Amino acid sequence: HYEDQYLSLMRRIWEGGSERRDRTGVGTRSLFGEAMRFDLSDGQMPLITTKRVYWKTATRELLWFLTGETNIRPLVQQRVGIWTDWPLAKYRQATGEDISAEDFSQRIAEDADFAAWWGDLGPVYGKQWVDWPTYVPAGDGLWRKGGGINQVAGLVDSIRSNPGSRRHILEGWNVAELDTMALPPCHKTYQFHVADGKLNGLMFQRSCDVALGLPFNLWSAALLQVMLAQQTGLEPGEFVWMGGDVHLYLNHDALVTEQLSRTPSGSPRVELLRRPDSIFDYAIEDFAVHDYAPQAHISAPVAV
Ligand code: DHF
Ligand code: TMP
Repeated sequence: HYEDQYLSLMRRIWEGGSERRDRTGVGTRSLFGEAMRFDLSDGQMPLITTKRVYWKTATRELLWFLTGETNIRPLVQQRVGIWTDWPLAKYRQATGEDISAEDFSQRIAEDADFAAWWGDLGPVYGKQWVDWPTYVPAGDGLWRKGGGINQVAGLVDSIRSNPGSRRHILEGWNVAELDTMALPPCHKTYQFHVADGKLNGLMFQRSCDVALGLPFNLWSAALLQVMLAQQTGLEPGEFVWMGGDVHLYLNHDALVTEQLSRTPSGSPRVELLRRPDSIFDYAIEDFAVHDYAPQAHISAPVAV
């Protein structure tokens, strides 16, 4: 089963990973340099079955990236809370106010000015993907802002017009702007490859929370590949995932024990219900998942 790769990675980290202190103070066990491969033909997806994964939440996040948005407000308004903890921590630290996550989310959703001030994550994925900033010389050694670069639009063009290229890259790691991002990108580099009428994809993740982040990241990267294939008239081929620091947080022990006791089952498939005019025109209603009968969700705390 395709998911055996995920469970075996989880087991190898838990049993043999190096224990390391990390930025969050929680502590992890970690392996460095890992890979997994998944066949995406016929709608197959690397969707984890040994716990319920909220693939619609992950899809809403991906669609939010494609709008270029970096404020959590549109996510919060769709009841997607996966990015709320970081602005919330910043707000609490700046104001000393002991606001609950619920009250904070409500203010973000209802108060546009509050959201503009407190809800922005800085120039994260969305900004770099569709509006990578450029600068042009303005004389006297000064620079002014040039037009942004839409990497995603460029990617669709390059796959269509120059399929043999080895430069089909989508990059989130804008070195000049890392220090103004809430988190530097984790899934930082994507590469695509056309062969035999198929679109293959590779995603490199520099830092990977195997219990919480990875199930979302696998789904989203594979879905982006499926969408790009649809837009460029190709069949989805293979999806390759590569990880740098691949870790389990020490406080995820109950999740790990429970999940490793379970056996994967079934092969969920994704269906695109429509072919939108461009990669930027997909909506949540355009995706259906068939044959997904996951085992119970397992919750675990996220390290902020
Ligand atoms: N920090 C850490 N430490 N791990 C992450 O995975 C992570 N991911 C980020 C931002 N920072 C991060 C963005 N993606 C969840 C899933 C993905 C995600 C952030 C959070 C999460 O908490 N998932 C839970 C709840 C899902 C939900 O509320 O809908 C899960 O059980 O999957
Ligand atoms: P770091 O920036 O110190 O590496 O912390 C980022 C943490 O978030 C790390 O545990 C990896 C995790 N993460 C994912 O696994 N996937 C994601 O998509 C994001 C945004 C973060």
